[in-house]
Amino acid sequence: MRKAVKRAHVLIEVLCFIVIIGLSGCGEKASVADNSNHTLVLGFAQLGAESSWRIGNTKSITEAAKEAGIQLMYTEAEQKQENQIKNIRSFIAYRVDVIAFSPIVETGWENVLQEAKDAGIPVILTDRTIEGYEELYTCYIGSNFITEGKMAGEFLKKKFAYSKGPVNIVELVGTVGSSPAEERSKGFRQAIRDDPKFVIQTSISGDFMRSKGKEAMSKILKEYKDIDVLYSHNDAMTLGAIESIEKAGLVPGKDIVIISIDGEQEAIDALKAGKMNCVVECSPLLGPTLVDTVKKIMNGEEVPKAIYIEDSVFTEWDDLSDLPPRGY
Ligand code: GYE
Repeated sequence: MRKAVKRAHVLIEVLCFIVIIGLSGCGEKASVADNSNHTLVLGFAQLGAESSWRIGNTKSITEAAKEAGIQLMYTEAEQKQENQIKNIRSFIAYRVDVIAFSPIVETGWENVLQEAKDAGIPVILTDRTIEGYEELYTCYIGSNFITEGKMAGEFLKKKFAYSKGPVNIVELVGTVGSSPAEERSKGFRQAIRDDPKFVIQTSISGDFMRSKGKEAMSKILKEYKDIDVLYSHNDAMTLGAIESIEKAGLVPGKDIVIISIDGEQEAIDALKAGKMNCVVECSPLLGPTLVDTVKKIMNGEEVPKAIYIEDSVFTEWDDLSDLPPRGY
């Protein structure tokens, strides 16, 4: 008897679920303009939690959505593309209004983006870009990573303006195949290529993670003896590398000039303490721009294909005493 009641309950629940899906999932979607009571649902497929930058990014988006009254469906992919794709597919099945995601790497998205397009769900790329397939997403919001790499290179040129060279550089690269890693490498090389005294001795990936940055730097220090400069694609890896540099008995910021990217609080503190020489900013605080763009898209307004966040650069020559807390 009990079993039968339980079965009936399960059946009712399944039917209710089908009804809910049916009501929310079929037919034409109401635009915000026709239905002001409609709560916008944004599916955000974050790639992971590999750095303080990323945690700050997640916080910014979560808070901005809450403030704007947008319902956020949040997923995290533990740095795996297949998880991110699965999470995006769940948003399509749920028929969210807009999907946003930070593509962990530049390639391999065409199928899932086509599925979102077929379902009529606009997609916003946040923070990282993809290669090609521009017709499959609405816009990109984030930094210009080529510019960041160039800013890092420009600092280096100034710092070594009076040195004959060679200037031996080692590079810690972010996640292989990701747009920030590819473009930060490219921009940096563009800035220094005219002067042959700058020599990149080696480039190793630390996957944007502190522990891997530490490991990679300790390997590099065993192999290369005359390192003048460390160029690292993010603060997390740089902070890990500094631990290895100190362990090897060298003084970061003096024996090895250190250039980093992101501008998280711990890096700015290290810059103030003389352990880094230059930190290129990359703001993760994309939340307000993202919700603004979501609203515009839902109101049928045109949005630019690329919305770049402006970044600055902090160096050992700046007075940073009045710099407000970074928020990440
Ligand atoms: O620099 C790094 C993070 O994609 C721009 O990813 C972002 C990078 C950022 O893990 O700290």
